[in-house]
Amino acid sequence: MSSTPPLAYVIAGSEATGGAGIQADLKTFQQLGAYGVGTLTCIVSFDPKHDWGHRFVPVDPQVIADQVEAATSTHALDVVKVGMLGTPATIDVVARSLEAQPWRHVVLDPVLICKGQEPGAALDTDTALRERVLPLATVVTPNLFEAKTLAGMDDITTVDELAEAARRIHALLDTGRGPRYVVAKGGVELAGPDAVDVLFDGEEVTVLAVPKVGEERVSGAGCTFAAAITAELAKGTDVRAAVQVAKDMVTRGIEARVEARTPFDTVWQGAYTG
Ligand code: PXL
Repeated sequence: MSSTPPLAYVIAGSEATGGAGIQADLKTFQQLGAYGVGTLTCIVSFDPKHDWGHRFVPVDPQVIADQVEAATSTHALDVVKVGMLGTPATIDVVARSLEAQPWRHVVLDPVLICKGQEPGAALDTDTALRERVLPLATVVTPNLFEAKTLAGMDDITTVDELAEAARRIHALLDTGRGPRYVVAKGGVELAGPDAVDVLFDGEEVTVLAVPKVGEERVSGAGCTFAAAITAELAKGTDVRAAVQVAKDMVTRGIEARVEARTPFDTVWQGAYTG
């Protein structure tokens, strides 16, 4: 007997320790009951001999295009998460691949800088992401740094400023094609007792707040958050409820975080059981 589970697709990088990247995305999909399909954009290997710096290798653009062709020819995919892309050439091929078919949802985790890259390359990447992929997104999930960069704000220190950043980023999305959503994540970096995220749907601001689980950053939180939204959207959940599931899953995954020798512990997706 065959079955038809919800299908969740991710285009993202490998982070070799298993904490972040496509490894975290696929674990998240599985935990939420979606069948994961993945396309690799780059390979990141932290360097334990050099302060866990990022060693970054992009996947050849043609190989990315081949992977997207294989995935989209095999399955009727209509919900995709886009994670780390890393170079303007990668962004170009991913944008062209996304434009080749309609999507019900494109969830963009706008990963801007990889520490292994030259600042100049990061600026190119920032511009390309903003121009080529952001207009295709239906949901975008910037962290505090990404929200500042995309919104062109010097600093974000309050929930009101986080909401203002979400509004400004919303104005960058292609609003001609239906409702678009921005989830700006305050995380541990926004001062205060709570981990606050702000959802803006073009009309209304919704604030999601839970008490912070410690003050340390945990690796994989952003990846897991956007992947959980993607899995829920694949299952037919609406955006608001999908964001709430993502928040709950990340909170639980941080409470049950996996101890690691890297500077950050990592999220344990398996701790979330709904
Ligand atoms: O957490 C951001 C991220 C996403 N994707 C890959 C990464 C990282 C951070 O290291 O390596 C592949």
